[in-house]
This record gives sequence, structure tokens and C-alpha cells, in this order.
Amino acid sequence: MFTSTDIQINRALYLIRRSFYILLICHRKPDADTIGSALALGSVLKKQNKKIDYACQDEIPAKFDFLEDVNKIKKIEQILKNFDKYKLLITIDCGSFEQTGLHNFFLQQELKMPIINIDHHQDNPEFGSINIIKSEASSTAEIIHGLFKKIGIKLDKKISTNLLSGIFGDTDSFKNPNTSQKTLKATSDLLASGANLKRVTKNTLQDKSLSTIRLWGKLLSEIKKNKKLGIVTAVVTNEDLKECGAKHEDLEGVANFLNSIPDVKASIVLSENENGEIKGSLRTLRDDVDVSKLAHALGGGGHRRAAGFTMPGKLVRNGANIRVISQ
Ligand SMILES: [Mn+2]
Repeated sequence: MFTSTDIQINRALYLIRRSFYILLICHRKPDADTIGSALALGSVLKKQNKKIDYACQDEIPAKFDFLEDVNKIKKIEQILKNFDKYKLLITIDCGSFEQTGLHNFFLQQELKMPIINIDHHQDNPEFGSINIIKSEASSTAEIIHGLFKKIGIKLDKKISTNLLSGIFGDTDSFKNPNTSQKTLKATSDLLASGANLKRVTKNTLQDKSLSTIRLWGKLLSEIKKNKKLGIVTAVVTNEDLKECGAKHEDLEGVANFLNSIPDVKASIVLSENENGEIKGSLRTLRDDVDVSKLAHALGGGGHRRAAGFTMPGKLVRNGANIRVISQ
């Protein structure tokens, strides 16, 4: 029996067959999943004699330099000039059209080419012409691995390592509850195809700079726990970032780390960004907590176990306390 995903996959394959220039889009604030998945899919498409470009709104952080071909990912501005040559866009791990960064340049309806949207975010609004969404998958890399298997693509070392990086990143080294039997089967298959686990673990686990560790030290020393709700909160102001010589991206992983405390139900990391906004990152490891509900209530979104929101406002220190001033 055909499932609706099979139909979407067949339609996607048809679109790919008839398109020569294809643009693969990584989401803004790129992570290992969007980068590894895009590069893996891109190298398979190149083997099918397609002309592939990769683009991302934001600069790719240096910690991903270990991924082969990562230097081929361009900023969106660099590919705008000849944009109409692309006959197909494939968005990778983008939870919404805004996550692609393309909305800064086009309205979606202005785009002349179809979009294949491959993603695992639970609240993906299916903005593509074709949507291959599996919210039960640990990562987009896991979905793409499944697609390759289904259509009989042979994986080489490079493709396997890129996909493994995506899975390793999104499962937080297989620690997050999104790690399923399917995830581990896919991982095992990637290892059998030559994925370099050592390269992935080394580069993923030793990815913190001195300034990151300083920033973590500062915010960890000030965390607060709400005993009644079992929520731990950490707060970072722009001042803190400056003081530690750290960047906003250095906060990645803190919200997960706070769930190391055994009786914690969920964690929230509130941080200021340069645009006068407060960003909230919510994480839980528990099955009976859905942090996306709180994120939704605050105008954001995400998964049951990992969600976030952004709101205009400031964080103001008042002695040992921090006040959230929303605008
Ligand atoms: Mn992902």
C-alpha cells in the first residue's frame, strides 16, 4: 500500500528528474542537521548530473568546518543575481518558510520554482509544493537516509559522515528522547557505509571555545529553580556576552545541559539578542512535558522536547534577580 509520504516522494523524484539547476537551502542559524543533510543530498544529486548550489541566510559557524564540502554553502545574497535559473528549491530542516531566510528577499508566491520541503519539525506548516515531513524522525538526516535507502542510493563515506553528523547533532549525541530504534538502525547503516564516527564525535563534543565555557560558567552560577514547577531558568544579558567575549551561538546546548539535574522537568534559557529581543529556549527530557505548548503561548513554536520563542524586550539585572521587560 502506498502511504501519503510515498506519493510525496514520487512527486519529489519527478520534480528532481526534470530540473537541472537545483538550490538546496539550509535554515538560518544553521546546525549540523541542516548542513549535513543538505550536503549529503547535494552530493547524491550531483552524482545524478544535477547542478547544485547550497545557500543559507547566516554564516556557517567555524565548528562545522570538518564537514566535507561545507565551504560550498553560500550566503543567500551571493546567489540572488541569477536566482531564476533554479528550477527547484529544496528546503532542508526548515520548520517554516521564514526559517529559509528567503522571505528577506521574496514573498513565497513570487518564487517561480516549486519547493520540496524536507523536515521533521512537528509544527511545519507544509509550506512546500511537496512536503516530506516526518515529525517522529530524530532529524532531517534520518529522513534523508530513509529516502536514500528507499530509492536504492549507494552511500559513500562522505555522504554517510554528513548524515551521521546531522543525527548526532539533533539527538545531542543520542541522548535526547527523539533517539529511536530507527535512528540507531540508520546510524548503524551509516557506519557500515563508512561514516567516520570518530571525526563526528570529536568535532561535536570538543566544539566549545574558552569564551563559551566562560559564558556557561557565568550563567550556570546564577541559575534559578522553581521548586513547584520543576523548571530551571538561566538568563543571559548582552552585557554577559560582552563580558565573556562570547556570541549568542555560544549558548547552544546550555538548555539541554540544564536537564542534567535529575528532578528537573524542563529548562528555559532566556537571552537578549542585538535586535532588542528576548529569546527563550525551552528543553525537556521528559515524556510528560510538552515545552512547545509554553513556547506557543509566548508566540513561538517547536517540538515537544525542544521549543523556543522570541519577543521584543530586555532583561534587566536587579541585584541577584533579573526582570523581564517585554515591549
Ligand atoms: Mn533538525
